[in-house]
Amino acid sequence: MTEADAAELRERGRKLFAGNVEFIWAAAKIDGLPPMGPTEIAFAGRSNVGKSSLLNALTGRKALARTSNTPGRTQQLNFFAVGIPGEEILRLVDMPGYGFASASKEKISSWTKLMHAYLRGRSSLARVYVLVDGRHGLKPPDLEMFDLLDSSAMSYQVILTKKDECKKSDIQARVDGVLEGLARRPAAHPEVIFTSSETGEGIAEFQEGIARLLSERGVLG
Ligand SMILES: Nc1nc2c(ncn2[C@@H]2O[C@H](COP(=O)(O)OP(=O)(O)OP(=O)(O)O)[C@@H](O)[C@H]2O)c(=O)[nH]1
Ligand SMILES: [Mg+2]
Repeated sequence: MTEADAAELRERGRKLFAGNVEFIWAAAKIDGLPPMGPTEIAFAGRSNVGKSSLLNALTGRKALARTSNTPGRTQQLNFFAVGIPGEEILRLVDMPGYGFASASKEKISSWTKLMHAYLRGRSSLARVYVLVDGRHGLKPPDLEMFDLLDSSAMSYQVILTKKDECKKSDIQARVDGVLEGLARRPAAHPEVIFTSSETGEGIAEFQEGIARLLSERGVLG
């Protein structure tokens, strides 16, 4: 890809999220999912990794998705339309976190079932962004998620979060560690983006990546 192509994609990514974005649907159970429609991308990751915050940063909204210091904030699949609902070209799906030890067993089991059913059975889902805390790197529950996505042949990409809280000297090692963890994983997109929802670092790059994904699917130009 030439520099001009990359710049154009970045501009398209920016424009995509500069327009209307709104909450359209919450699903607590698998039979409560919205009818399939436009392309979807989903945000998965350990509890408290910053999924809801990243969704807000990506769309330039402060409180579109609810965030919290307390793990377990997001308890449903929350769907957001990018564009005018009914004519939207993309949906963002904020998921509950995994690896959250202090919730009740029943709750964890019902969220897990819901997420697995959604991730396995949704043909409009183009990619899952698996968020990983930039301060900590990959943890066992992340590898379980990769296994699930590989076995479902569901395209996924890792987004590192909280770059502002990561020591400068750790940044490269964190990226390398993730790339190593993704090697030989068939459904993984072999590129990592390091973001901060706090400072906005990496957000334009993430928007560009989404624009590229959509244009590859013939959705955006
Ligand atoms: N410093 C910093 N803090 C962040 C960043 N992203 C998220 N946080 C904080 O991390 C905490 C969790 O953020 P959320 O966005 O609610 O995390 P989540 O992954 O949606 O959490 P669950 O819904 O509980 O799974 C909040 O206190 C955020 O303010 C970031 O880039 N930098
Ligand atoms: Mg959340």
